[in-house]
Amino acid sequence: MDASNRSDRLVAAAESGGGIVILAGAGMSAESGVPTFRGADGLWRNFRAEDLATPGAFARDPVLVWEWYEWRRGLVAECEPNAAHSAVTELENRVTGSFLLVTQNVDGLHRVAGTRNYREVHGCLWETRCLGCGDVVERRDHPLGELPPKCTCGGTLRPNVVWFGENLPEATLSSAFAAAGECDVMVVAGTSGVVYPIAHLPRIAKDAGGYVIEVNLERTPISTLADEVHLGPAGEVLPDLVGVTF
Ligand code: BV8
Ligand code: ZN
Repeated sequence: MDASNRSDRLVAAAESGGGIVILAGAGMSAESGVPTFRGADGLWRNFRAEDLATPGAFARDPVLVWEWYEWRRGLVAECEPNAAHSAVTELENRVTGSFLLVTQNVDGLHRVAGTRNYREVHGCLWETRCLGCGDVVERRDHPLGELPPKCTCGGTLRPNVVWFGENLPEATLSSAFAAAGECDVMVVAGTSGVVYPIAHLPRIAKDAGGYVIEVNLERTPISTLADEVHLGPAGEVLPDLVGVTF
């Protein structure tokens, strides 16, 4: 426990009914073994995520894109939530006001860690969506067999994630923006802050008078507007920030 990482402001907000928003990125799951997008481990067969996570890539080669998602599903299936995920759930249990986790991660690890009020703004690796009937189904079985997988209606299934160049689900996006504009404290953990529109959230919170706390291994574009910047692994810093040990 590194007391210098404790945030009195966060603890005070949690205890006094202040609204708290957590904005999570791939760095939250790094210590669980899930590769980040832009880190050294973010490549697959020398492809960059931005090359594969697009509607165009899927239209051109649905099997290649599904092979990437199957690789990720197989990898994430072996990953457990880490202390960073547990700290988020523990904070949610302690807050006396509103709490919302906005996660860009599609690995589903916050669900496993027991966080209740969350928005998976970029979707979920464990869900498929039918291009024919639109059905969304959670599929934890892997591998899925024949690629691309088919729906019972005969339609082709895609991963139920938001690709680059695709709009985020309107209701999810507006609830995340609203929460950012009303919160007392926003904790931004493990994100490079480069993917929009979600990267707007810390600025929205700040402009609305919110207090922004960043947790990352390194400084990011968010660091300049943050009221507190805690450099270190989320699995160590977040428990300290909240004042819990796991
Ligand atoms: C949209 C789901 C309107 C898929 C993801 C040009 C053409 C088209 C679009 C654009 C364009 N220019 C800009 C855009 C908009 C684009 C965008 O922002 N692009 C960026 C790359 C410039 N955004 C979109 O397209 C969005 N939609 O804008 O719609 C529109 C419509 C048409 C045309 C234009 C606009 C949709 C974005 C959603 C994309 N989908 N994921 C999948 O996962 O397969 S995004 C993907 O990146 C993940 O969700 C990921 O979470 C997210 C953000 O990345 P990070 O989480 O920040 O991860 P990263 O690896 O970058 O960083 C990790 C951080 O953790 C680092 O800072 C590192 O230091 C830190 N870290 C590492 N280890 C630790 C740690 N910190 C703490 N502890 C540790 N242990
Ligand atoms: Zn269907």
